[in-house]
Amino acid sequence: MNNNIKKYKIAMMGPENSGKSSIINKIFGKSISEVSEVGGTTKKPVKKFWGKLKIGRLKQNPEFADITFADLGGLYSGEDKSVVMVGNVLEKTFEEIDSSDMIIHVIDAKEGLFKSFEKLHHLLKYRYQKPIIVIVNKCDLLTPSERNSLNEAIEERLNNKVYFTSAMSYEGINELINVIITILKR
Ligand SMILES: Nc1nc2c(ncn2[C@@H]2O[C@H](COP(=O)(O)OP(=O)(O)OP(=O)(O)O)[C@@H](O)[C@H]2O)c(=O)[nH]1
Ligand SMILES: [Mg+2]
Repeated sequence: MNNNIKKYKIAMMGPENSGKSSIINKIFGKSISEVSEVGGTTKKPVKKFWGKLKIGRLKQNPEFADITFADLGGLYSGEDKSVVMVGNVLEKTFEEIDSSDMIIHVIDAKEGLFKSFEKLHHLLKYRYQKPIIVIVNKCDLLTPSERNSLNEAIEERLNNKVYFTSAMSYEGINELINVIITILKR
């Protein structure tokens, strides 16, 4: 019997069409959230239990975490910061971000980092003290030199490490899962 079970929620945050749902599907190894080439596919949050993880270090009194992922719709689209969500869906999406324990900030490799998300990233990290993992997805579409300059520019703007992923080639997916688990076990 174990009573030391924490609830832990990880939210996928990013612009429309950046591949949030595709990455979630790769993390789960099956289709749990709809993917399409048109922006605005995910509307209200899609939440799914991922598994239970032993997080405590003590053998006598182990701690466990029930981990749930929340796939969210795209908050903003384009560099003009236009909010693409309105009303109840926008409210629910912000509620999920606010109540999450960790955030995966997804950046579209072909679009780069929007100023709107840069501001939100700093707010969540410094004011709300959320652990945030930054991924640049669709890295299969980048040349090595594009990758280098994106890496440098985004790490500087966000003051955070950047991981490159591709839901197409699976590059970086295992590394992402390992980073998530390392943070959970801290
Ligand atoms: N080349 C490439 N295409 C990708 C990758 N990940 C996703 N896509 C494509 O990008 C499009 C959008 O993917 P989604 O996973 O639906 O994106 P999303 O961020 O969930 O989009 P919304 O729910 O609309 O906010 C689809 O056509 C995917 O096949 C990737 O790593 N590489
Ligand atoms: Mg989606």
